[in-house]
Amino acid sequence: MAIRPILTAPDPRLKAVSTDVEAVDSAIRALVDDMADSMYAAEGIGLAAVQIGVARRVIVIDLDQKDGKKNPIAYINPKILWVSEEMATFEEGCLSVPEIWDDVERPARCKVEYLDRDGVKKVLEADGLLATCIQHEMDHLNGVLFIDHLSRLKRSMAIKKLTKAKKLEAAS
Ligand code: K2U
Ligand code: ZN
Repeated sequence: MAIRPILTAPDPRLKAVSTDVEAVDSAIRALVDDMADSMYAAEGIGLAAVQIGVARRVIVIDLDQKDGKKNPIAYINPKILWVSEEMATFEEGCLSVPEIWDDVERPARCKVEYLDRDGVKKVLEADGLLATCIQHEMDHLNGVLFIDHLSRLKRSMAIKKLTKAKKLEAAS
C-alpha cells in the first residue's frame, strides 16, 4: 500500500490510451490499493491508473467517504454498455488538472460492465455523480481530460494556467 504521485497536465503520459488488464492477480490488487491510497491522500473521489503513470484500464471510485469510512470500488477493464439520451451537467474537477473547475455535460445515466478486484464480472447501472465520475474516469483510460470537453478558448486558458503553475513549481 503506497501513496504515489499524481501526474498533472500538461503531461503526455495522461494522453495514453490505457491497455486492458490480462489477469486480475495480486499485482493488479496491489495497484488498486495504491490507487485508493493515492486518491484518499489527494482528497479525491475517483482515480484512473494512468493518473499515477500506469496505463492500464483500472479505475477506483469511492463516493461513500464520510466520517472516515472508506469503500473503494475497483473497476477493471470497464466497458460502457449503454448511455442515456438524457444529459446532465456537473461542475467537474480533476486531480490531474489542479484548481480548474468547469461544467461538463454528459449522459445522465450509464450501464458499465467491469471486473471487480477478485476478477468477477459485474454490471452496474449508474446515475447522478457516479455516472459522471465513471464517464470522467473512462475518459482518462482513453487519454481524454475533462478540459478537452470545454470550448477551445477555455481549454487553451486552462493549459496556459497549468503550464505556468508547472514552471513556477519547477523554479521553486
Ligand atoms: O480524475 C479525477 O481526478 C477524479 C475526480 C472525480 C470526479 C471528477 C469529476 C466528476 C466527478 C468526480 C476527483 O477525484 S474528485 C474532484 C477533485 C478534483 C481536485 C481535487 C479534489 C477533488
Ligand atoms: Zn480526472
